[in-house]
Amino acid sequence: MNKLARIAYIVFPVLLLSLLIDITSSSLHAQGVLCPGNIMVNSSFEAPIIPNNNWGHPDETLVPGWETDDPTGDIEIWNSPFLGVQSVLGDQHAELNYINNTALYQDLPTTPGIIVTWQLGHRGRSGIDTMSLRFGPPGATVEIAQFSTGLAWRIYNGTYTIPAGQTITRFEFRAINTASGNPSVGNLLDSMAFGILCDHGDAPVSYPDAAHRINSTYFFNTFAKIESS
Ligand SMILES: [Ca+2]
Ligand SMILES: [Ca+2]
Ligand SMILES: [Ca+2]
Repeated sequence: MNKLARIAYIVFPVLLLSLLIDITSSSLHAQGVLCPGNIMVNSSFEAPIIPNNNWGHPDETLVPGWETDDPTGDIEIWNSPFLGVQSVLGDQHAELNYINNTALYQDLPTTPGIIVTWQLGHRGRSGIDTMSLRFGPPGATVEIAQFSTGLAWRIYNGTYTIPAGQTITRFEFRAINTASGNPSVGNLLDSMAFGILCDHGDAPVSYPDAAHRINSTYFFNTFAKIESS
């Protein structure tokens, strides 16, 4: 490589980096071009709109983004403050147990090898309810963890590495049991998220530990709400 080529080799990436840094501080970032954040659709169950202080069980075709394996095809959604429960984000949330211990899920496009960060808000309805978080290709998910939560919302989050060949990942929530044992009463969900961890150029250089980073307000600022609990 001659001297000119060497200089170009060094300078061009620096110029490109400067340009990228400039772009990251512009509105492009806010539009999600470089930082898509949460790629879920209707991740906090705000659609379709249910009458105030009431509940509904629209067919899954009327609920953007979400699918169920309940035989009825219905998804239960509450509008706050129905039965005294305030949504953790926005005005609506879902009840995983419509009438059965079944699942809600979204199938999301993923790149093998990439680490995604996920979030879910969970609350028991009449006591401690238990649900399962599952990931995998459509139709072949495996359980990642179970969560048992009482009468206050909790936000859980973590990471998942997309396996080789998995270009569609099912992000699935399955009811395991309910406090009362009644399969139509339990497992409230809200404020879900799934996407690539990124910041918008305004994050601290370092964090005390991984939990601080994940729970940072800089994490996915397109996420609806991030909090530790
Ligand atoms: Ca919501
Ligand atoms: Ca309301
Ligand atoms: Ca129900």
